[in-house]
Amino acid sequence: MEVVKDAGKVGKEKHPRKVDTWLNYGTAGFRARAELLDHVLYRIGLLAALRSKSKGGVTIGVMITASHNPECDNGVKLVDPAGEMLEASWEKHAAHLANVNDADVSECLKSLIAALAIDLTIQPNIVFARDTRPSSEVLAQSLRDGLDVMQTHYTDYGVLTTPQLHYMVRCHNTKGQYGEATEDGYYKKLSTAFINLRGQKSVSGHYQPHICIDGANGVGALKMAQMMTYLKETITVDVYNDGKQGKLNDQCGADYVKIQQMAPQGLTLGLGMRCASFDGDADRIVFYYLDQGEKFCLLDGDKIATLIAGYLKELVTQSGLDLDLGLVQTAYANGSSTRFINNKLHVPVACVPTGVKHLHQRALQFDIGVYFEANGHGTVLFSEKAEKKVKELIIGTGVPEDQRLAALRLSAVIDLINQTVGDAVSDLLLVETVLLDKGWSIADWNAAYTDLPNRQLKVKVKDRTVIQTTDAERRATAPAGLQTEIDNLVALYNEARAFVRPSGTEDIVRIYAEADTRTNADKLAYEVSVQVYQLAGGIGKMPTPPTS
Ligand code: G16
Repeated sequence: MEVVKDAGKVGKEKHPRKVDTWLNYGTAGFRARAELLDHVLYRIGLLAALRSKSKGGVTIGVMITASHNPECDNGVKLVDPAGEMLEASWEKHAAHLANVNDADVSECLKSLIAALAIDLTIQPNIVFARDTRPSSEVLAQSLRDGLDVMQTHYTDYGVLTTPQLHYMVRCHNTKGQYGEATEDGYYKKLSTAFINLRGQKSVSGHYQPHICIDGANGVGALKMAQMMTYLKETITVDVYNDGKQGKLNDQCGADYVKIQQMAPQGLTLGLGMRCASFDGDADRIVFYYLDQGEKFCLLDGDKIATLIAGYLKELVTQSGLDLDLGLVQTAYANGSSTRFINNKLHVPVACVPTGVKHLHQRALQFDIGVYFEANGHGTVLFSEKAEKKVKELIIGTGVPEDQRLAALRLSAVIDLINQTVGDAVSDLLLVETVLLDKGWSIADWNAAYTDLPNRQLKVKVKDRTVIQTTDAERRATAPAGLQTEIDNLVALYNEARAFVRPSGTEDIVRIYAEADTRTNADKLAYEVSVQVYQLAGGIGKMPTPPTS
């Protein structure tokens, strides 16, 4: 217990808690202005060590990033042994430890150790990385201090994308079976699968092997440039917003493009260009182009999910394997996408609350689970059973050639997709694969279905926890009367839907609305935001109607 005593002492002396604000372990860990996070990082170092010990010393990951948030914010999250998000039951331990007074840190650790019967003699193992935010290196030192106090064995990977760190965790815990736990290993695994999938296939139809990437002035731009050196002559990529000039996520990046429904600054979109935006830590991607009428067209997470699910369904059918394929979405999924999945793809679809952690858990219930949030965060999970059946088919005797070929392609997709979490680089390469196979331009891809016009707005309220929701966040249960007002407004429009929810990464309430026309979607979103402002304690300026 000596280390636990030291943990409290060092914390008080070197990383005291200087704020009264309660910080929650939200949608993807702690997120706040960087200057509020020093003590949190230190304490997360302590907690990560305990998490590893509680799991018998397996490797746990820590990622320092605030992903899509502005550059002045930062954040931290823990990554569990298979590279997935932290188990939900530990989120409250993290929140408790992050918020107790300095004098109570040792006590808090002791009760956790006792409650979970953690064996302190076990050597903890941690890997961590950070994004490119100016505050990230200083926060990494606070984390190291926490890890050192707990006598942790750790690997500091320096600057990585979030999905690369998730990948490293899984590699460490599978003794290299998932891949080599180095950046080189990551690039090799993905690029080898990508090159295999392209095989001898020549470029045909409307597909062009060239894409422009908006790197959100973040780590994704750096890592995409590195990946390019492994991709040989397969595709060419121009990277914009590579961080040399602009600020992280400032008027660029996947979140900006998705919410504003316009091209990012720093990338002049012209006819015939196929573009994609990463977010600040490269765990999301959205695509876009200008149609012949020069209208901006966005292909978000829903379009990516339907493209990939349709492709995998074809491969599974060709292989003759008996595997159930399912798709997971959230309330933000465009109504048209859900209809397309049900009526055209004939793939079962589930709806869960926002947050990759929820989508991931649900996707695990399928043999092949495709999950994407509309914001472009998603991946595909292959169950052990699916991977085994694919392997058996490849080496089986008397297997018809077309079935074996389909199994070989499935096997390469398994290697190409980062199964630990959404990964902009890996998702990009899978989309390129499908488009090449089909000979599709981005417009061909977009033609599958037409999104209902939609609008997202934000409202600032005194305390966003007054908003409570049910039915995968599609209905508000508090404050009283809000849902009735939303229902009344929705009833005034055609093909309309709207919901509100408190963000888990920013101090705001999010509003989503869709309807038959752009004007109606904008009006509905605005009218709902006024109700939120009035009934949920809005602060600052009253919401104003969207301008575009
Ligand atoms: C994180 C989560 C996503 C979530 C997003 C927004 O993304 O990983 O699952 O959709 O936050 O969450 P909220 O609406 O609760 O603010 P990222 O890219 O910021 O890590």
